[in-house]
Amino acid sequence: MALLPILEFPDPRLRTKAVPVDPAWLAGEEAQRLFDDMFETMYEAPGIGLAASQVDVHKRFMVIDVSEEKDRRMVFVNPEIVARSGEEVCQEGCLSVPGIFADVTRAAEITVRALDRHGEPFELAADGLLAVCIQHEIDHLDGKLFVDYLSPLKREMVRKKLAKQRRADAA
Ligand code: GNR
Ligand code: NI
Repeated sequence: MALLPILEFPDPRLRTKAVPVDPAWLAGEEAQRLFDDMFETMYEAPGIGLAASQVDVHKRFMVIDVSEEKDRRMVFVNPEIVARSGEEVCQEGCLSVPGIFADVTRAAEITVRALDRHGEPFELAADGLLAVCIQHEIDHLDGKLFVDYLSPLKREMVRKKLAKQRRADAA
């Protein structure tokens, strides 16, 4: 297994719209290794979700584990939200926007349809943190980041803060 580098805002590659996965690809070693490496990278970060876009793979899938014990791995391939209701504000963070947290309003309850890591279709009703995380990861697959929900001024402040932090890290 391997830790993968995570792209960081404002890297333009994070704006790539990911393409649907060919289910036949899931039968191969490359896909299965990538899922394992993404879980390892996510757990190490640590984070509760990781979209392929964040590791510069522009295919429509993500890994999620919102459990306390870090023992409930979920893979969503070609995810589609087929129903949404309600509104909820959650303070979000992102491994691609390190150290920044901001409130985002999203649907409170969703139903998502996807394939699992072996290509089996499933449908899942989610609320709470899992619903937030699924919506956050699907945004990544569409080239969207949680800072896009902030005002342009706040987003510019985020960009400057990250640039300053990188200069301090390099010094
Ligand atoms: O680890 C993460 N935590 C988190 C907290 C609130 C809302 C969304 C998230 S997802 C984030 C990991 C990440 O960046 N996934 O893309
Ligand atoms: Ni993120």
